[in-house]
Amino acid sequence: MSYRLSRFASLVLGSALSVTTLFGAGELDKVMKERGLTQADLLAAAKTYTPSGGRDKYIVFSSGGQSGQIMVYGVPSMRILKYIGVFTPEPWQGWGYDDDTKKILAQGNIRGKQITWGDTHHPALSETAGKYDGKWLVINDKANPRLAVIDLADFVTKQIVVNPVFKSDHGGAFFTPNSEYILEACQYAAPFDNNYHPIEEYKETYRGGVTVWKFDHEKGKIIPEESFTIEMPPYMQDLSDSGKAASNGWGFTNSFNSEMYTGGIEKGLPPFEAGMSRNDTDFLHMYNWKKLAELAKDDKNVKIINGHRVIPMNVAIKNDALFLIPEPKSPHGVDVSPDGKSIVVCGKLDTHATVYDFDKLMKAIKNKDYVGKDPYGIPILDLKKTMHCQAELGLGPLHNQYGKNWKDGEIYTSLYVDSQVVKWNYKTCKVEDRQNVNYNIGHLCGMEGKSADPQGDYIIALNKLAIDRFNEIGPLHPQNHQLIDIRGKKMQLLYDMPVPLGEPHQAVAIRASKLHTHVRYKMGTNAFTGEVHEGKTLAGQEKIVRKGNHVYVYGTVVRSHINPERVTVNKGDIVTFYLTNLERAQDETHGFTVDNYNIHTSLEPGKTVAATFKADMEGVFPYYCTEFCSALHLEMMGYLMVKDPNKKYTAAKKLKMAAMSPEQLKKEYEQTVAVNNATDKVIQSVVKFLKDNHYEKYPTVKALVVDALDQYGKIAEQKKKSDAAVKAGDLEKAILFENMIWQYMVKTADVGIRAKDLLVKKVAKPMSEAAKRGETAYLEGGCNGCHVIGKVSSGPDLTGVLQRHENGEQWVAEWIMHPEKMYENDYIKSMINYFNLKMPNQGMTEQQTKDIIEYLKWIDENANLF
Ligand code: RUQ
Ligand code: CUA
Repeated sequence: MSYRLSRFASLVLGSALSVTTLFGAGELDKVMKERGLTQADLLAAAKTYTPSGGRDKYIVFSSGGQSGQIMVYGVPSMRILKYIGVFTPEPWQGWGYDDDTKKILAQGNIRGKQITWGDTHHPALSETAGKYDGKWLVINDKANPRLAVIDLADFVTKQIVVNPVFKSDHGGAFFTPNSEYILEACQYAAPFDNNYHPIEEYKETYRGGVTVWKFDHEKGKIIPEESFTIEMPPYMQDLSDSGKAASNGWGFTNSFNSEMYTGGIEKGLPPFEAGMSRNDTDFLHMYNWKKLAELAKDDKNVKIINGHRVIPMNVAIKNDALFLIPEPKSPHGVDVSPDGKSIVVCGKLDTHATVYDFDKLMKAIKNKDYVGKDPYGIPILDLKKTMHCQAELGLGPLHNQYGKNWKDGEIYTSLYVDSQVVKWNYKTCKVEDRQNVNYNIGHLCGMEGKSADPQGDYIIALNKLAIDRFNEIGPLHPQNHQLIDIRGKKMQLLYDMPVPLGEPHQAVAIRASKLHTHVRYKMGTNAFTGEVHEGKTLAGQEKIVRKGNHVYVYGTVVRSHINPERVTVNKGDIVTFYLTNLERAQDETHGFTVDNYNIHTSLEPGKTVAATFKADMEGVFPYYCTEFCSALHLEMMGYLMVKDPNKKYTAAKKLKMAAMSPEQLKKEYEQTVAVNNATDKVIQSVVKFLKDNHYEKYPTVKALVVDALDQYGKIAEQKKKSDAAVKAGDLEKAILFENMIWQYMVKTADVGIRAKDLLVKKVAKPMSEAAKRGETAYLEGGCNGCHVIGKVSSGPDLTGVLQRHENGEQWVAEWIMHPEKMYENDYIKSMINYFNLKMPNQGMTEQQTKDIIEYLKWIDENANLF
């Protein structure tokens, strides 16, 4: 073994375990050379690589930026698992292409205007006692101030609310510690009402603020009627955070235009960027949302604007519920520590992060120790007296995340200009480590790093630029999420993940073990209300109903047909397809579209959907299932026929086709029945195997068997129909039903055999590592093309092959590596004659051959199972 290999072995395994037991000798070295990999690369690979079928420890919800969606991926593998349709159409999920999803999207219309894009920024997970509870996810749209609620039981958006007074929003969403409220701060100050106000009246009529949305934690619904907005000066409110534990009840929102500059570059005035960064300090807003929520209930404390309760600044001031604290130049992130005692603010035009001490803030408030008031009369607290310490971090500090040892002060901050993640201590304000990232990091995402229970382990750098990190794909580059290991003393960069979706501002990570999602819906569910869908249709209830010019199709989908298969309507009719997916099997999703009509819908098991459109084009339109759901997926189709009632159609002359003779029909019928009987025998043998080996003890196998028997159970009814047709002398029809029986048998066998394979793996003696590698070599070498274990097929059965020859192992090894040398051997000759095939040389290495023999031994040990 080479030095590099052994170094790797001790690095990765931390033990004396020989690498040759893991890899074919030299293989790893070769790959390293070919790909130019270092040991550090291998270590990083070992820390992130997730073998097929593996799971991640954390699930990350990342904003999808301008896509208006949410991206879900796993850590440490960085594998993307889903894009959730939120503010914008997402065709795969039918998001925006069927009735129910259109209704949710329409909740996001602003003053009646449909908005089809969104700029998602800050996802937030619902909390119980400040800890993530895995129930709900909320995200904001900065461009069109809206919030959306996503249900983590099925990862589907269930509600969108529009902010009634803001014209943009940024600092949201942030849950209060028990998810009573969600804080949403505006960004660009604008008049709260919907009228025109000249920019010269900026200070008088433009406003900023924070909306405090009431949240029903149980139902996952924002309740607009019980929500209110705290009016704030027209400083550009920015990121926010909710206090927790010690500071529960308070909210924190910073801002970056205390200058109240209003631009005017076109008039020769300095641009916004100059005027807005003039002051040395801006303001952190601190407000008592708990107190204000009580005040907001009383009409005399609020102004109603656009039907929404707004608490004027003077009311908040009078009630000691709104304060300002100076913070260094154009701050960005504000992050409350897990115990709520420290508030860390980053000044993005400053090199410092400032740590405020909540106790000191409260003391200053109690003693009315103010340094003055702003033009609106809001008391200003003293920066020096309320600050704990300031840390000199570097250029462009933006956001913070807490580490596992947060109690000792562990915190991580992103440096935009320096392109770094800094590890420092917010108790001592000392810097401990730096990690370069590529490039210009915005947010950073710790594992539950802003909850009351940070897990440490990793930090993800959400970089704004990728520049030279990936293959060239044109001037628009993907974003770059970089995974950093923070478990050691030094941070280690592990992985680059390109994000080709939009600019993901913020991401939040949760332990995967905290999520509990549905496998299927209760039959006939409207996924967006959770209630029974008005279009729910069960097998046998399919029907087409006309009410005036509205045609309702109550249909079902199940492998592999859509019922009904023909729908005829008049041009100009409104058509609603209600479809229910009758499947109960995991992952048996069907899709549905009618060609040319711009509708599409995703039907997960148990779901009912509705798709309505006006049949305004005459013609014949195939409709079909859009998910490759079974071997007969292509056959899962139907026709929508749109007739013009004002037209006369002349019938086409019928083609004469030769019909089958009664003898031919009888023969075909008998053949079909014989095939079915033979197939049934195979099924029965599989069923016997499953029962003999107690499949019911293994939940995953059991689920498959239930699904298989479900398919099998449908045969009796088809058989009845077939027999009735025979009785009525209609063999043509009987053959069709027999074919349907065969379809169900194939589906049964398909799942049944999968169950059997799985069960074999469960009850068999465990495979050694060598045997596992042998199986891989066997499959990749294509040996299974001719050999079927437990059966003679195009080649001999390999069960017992090691016993069939003297010195069996050596004989088989020779035979695998150099078959051509043995073609003249008498025994081999007879075999070649019998099978009419020669064993080819598959170029197996000595190691692979050894492994295959180990695999064959495992087969012999478990021969009873095949
Ligand atoms: S932001 S890069 Cu929209 Cu959260 Cu700071
Ligand atoms: Cu259902 Cu394809």
